[in-house]
Amino acid sequence: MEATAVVRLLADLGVPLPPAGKLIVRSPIDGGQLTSLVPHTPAEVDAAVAVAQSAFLAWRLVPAPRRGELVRRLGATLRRHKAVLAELVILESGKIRSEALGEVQEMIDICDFATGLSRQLYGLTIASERPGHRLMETWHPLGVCGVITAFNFPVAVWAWNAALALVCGNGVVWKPSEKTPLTALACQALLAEVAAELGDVPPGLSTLLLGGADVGAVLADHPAVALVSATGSCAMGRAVAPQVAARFGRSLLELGGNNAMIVAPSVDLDLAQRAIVFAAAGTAGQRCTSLRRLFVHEAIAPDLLPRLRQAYASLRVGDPRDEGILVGPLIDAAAFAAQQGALAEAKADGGHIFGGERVTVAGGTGGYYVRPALVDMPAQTDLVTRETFAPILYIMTYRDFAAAIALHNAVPQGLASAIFTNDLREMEVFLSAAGSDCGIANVNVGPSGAEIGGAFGGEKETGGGREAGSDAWKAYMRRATNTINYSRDLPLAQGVKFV
Ligand code: UN1
Repeated sequence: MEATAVVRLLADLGVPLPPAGKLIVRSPIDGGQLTSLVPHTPAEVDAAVAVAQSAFLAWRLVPAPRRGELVRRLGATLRRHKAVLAELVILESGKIRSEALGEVQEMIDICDFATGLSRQLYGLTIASERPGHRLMETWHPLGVCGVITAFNFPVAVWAWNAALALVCGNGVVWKPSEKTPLTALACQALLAEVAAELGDVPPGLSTLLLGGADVGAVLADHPAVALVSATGSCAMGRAVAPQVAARFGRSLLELGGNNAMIVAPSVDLDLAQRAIVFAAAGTAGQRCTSLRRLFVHEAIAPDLLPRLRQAYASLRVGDPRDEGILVGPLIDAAAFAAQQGALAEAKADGGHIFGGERVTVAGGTGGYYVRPALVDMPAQTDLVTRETFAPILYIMTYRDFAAAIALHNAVPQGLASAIFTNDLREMEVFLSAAGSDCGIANVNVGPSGAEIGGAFGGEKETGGGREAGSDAWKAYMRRATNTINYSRDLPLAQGVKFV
């Protein structure tokens, strides 16, 4: 049934049905095959990069506001196709409809942002120490941007990168997750259509490479790929980053998170409960920003924890297409094995587990559905410091605020974080230099579900990259510092005298 749905959705989006091949595409909803595709070979990466490079040479000369017009039109076509594209996201990634629609909205938002940005790629004018001199900086297009994305946000993360890269004057070569190539084909087709409408977009400005880690590795290694923007696990980043660094390429890494929330005694319990359930169980715990660790003050734990169990017990797990379902499937068998393995380890560490069991879903045989788990942990054990991409929330209590912050930061990852408090001092400490060490630190807002306007990314093993809003565009451009002498003399900087 899903296979037929895919054919219809692709047709609605104007994507020609690609030939069958060795890359099997399954739906996590029931494990059934959606289609099969021909993967690219590592040898084909060269050709894709070469085409994008020659397109870049022309595109960099197109005025940035005109480049913005391409992205504006991409946003417009996404608005028109929002529901259909979201349907494809549901089939391929297993997220619920509201979240799939939200993901496409995130694409639209970044297109709007990038369109405005295309008139605001500002440099600075800097006071020169030399008379009759002007010092300034300018931002120029960078080159080919290789974009490697993950299954959990199969379309939005590409849009964050592509929208900025394109207005910044770059070519884009996209290697999506091998688990979600159909949504990638759809995005590529929508972009190709608006590019054709515009008339002056060089062919091959955006190309798609389907395949696994072998294809991604060749892309990361390619000397003509100026920027590698990679989203995925820390393990993937650990493979990609040294490759890019070895050839002095630029990388933008958005890797694992192990996101925590501190719940302080002055908390508004209703707000905290809702935020926790969405952040920890939403998207079946498969966001890089998902809430994985909860530090609850011991004075309110007796109030909060029963509420959470009650809320978890009523969460509806099932086919993400069904009305009222809040938790869809895990992506595949490997994700389920990792979830089960983590729960077994939690138990061995002395954790008390609520939920976590596999759920049978009508029509979902072959899918891996689990009840989101709450795990009371006696301590932040080694397991808790690792990211398991599943809906497992480790709960620990605290007495001393400073100790809670220390534990909060005592993990290798540094993506998203939150505090729920109405105490001004605690809030400010959490946001201060001595507080959360993450790229995202929120107050009375959960760690997931960031808006497009802010820079998105994190520190430590999360990789340090920033995507989307604020000045993240600077990663997609090269900066030139220019000194202009309009005097009739040649004073040297620092007062140096020479001939
Ligand atoms: C991701 O999981 O890779 O903040 C991205 C969020 C979303 C993006 C998540 N806007 O949760």
